[in-house]
Amino acid sequence: MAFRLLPLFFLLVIRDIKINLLDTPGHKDFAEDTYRTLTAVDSVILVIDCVKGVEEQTEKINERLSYAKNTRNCLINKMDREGRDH
Ligand SMILES: Nc1nc2c(ncn2[C@@H]2O[C@H](COP(=O)(O)OP(=O)(O)OP(=O)(O)O)[C@@H](O)[C@H]2O)c(=O)[nH]1
Ligand SMILES: [Mg+2]
Repeated sequence: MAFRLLPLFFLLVIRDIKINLLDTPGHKDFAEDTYRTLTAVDSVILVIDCVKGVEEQTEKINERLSYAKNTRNCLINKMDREGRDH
C-alpha cells in the first residue's frame, strides 16, 4: 500500500503581504515529497532540534539546497529542553 504525507499549507497575511508556508515532513521516508516542495519555494527555514543536533536528513536537504536558488535560514528550537549541548 502506498502512503504519502502531503506538506501542510498555511497562509500568513501581514497587512498586504501574503506568505505561503509549506511545512514538510522531516522523515527520510517522505524525502521525495520534501524535495519536490523545495522546487516550488523561494526560501527555506531548516528547523534544528537543539537536543538532537543536525540530523542526517537535514544534511541531505541542505546539500540539495546548495544546488538550488533557495535562500536558507536556520531556526534552532526546543531550547527549553534538557540535554541541549549542540
Ligand atoms: N519542549 C518543546 N517541545 C517542542 C518544541 N517544538 C516542538 N515541540 C514538540 O516536539 C514534538 C514534535 O514536533 P513536530 O512539530 O511534530 O516535529 P517535526 O520536526 O515537524 O516532525 P516531522 O514533521 O515528523 O518531521 C511535538 O510534541 C511538539 O509539541 C519546543 O520548542 N519545545
Ligand atoms: Mg512537522
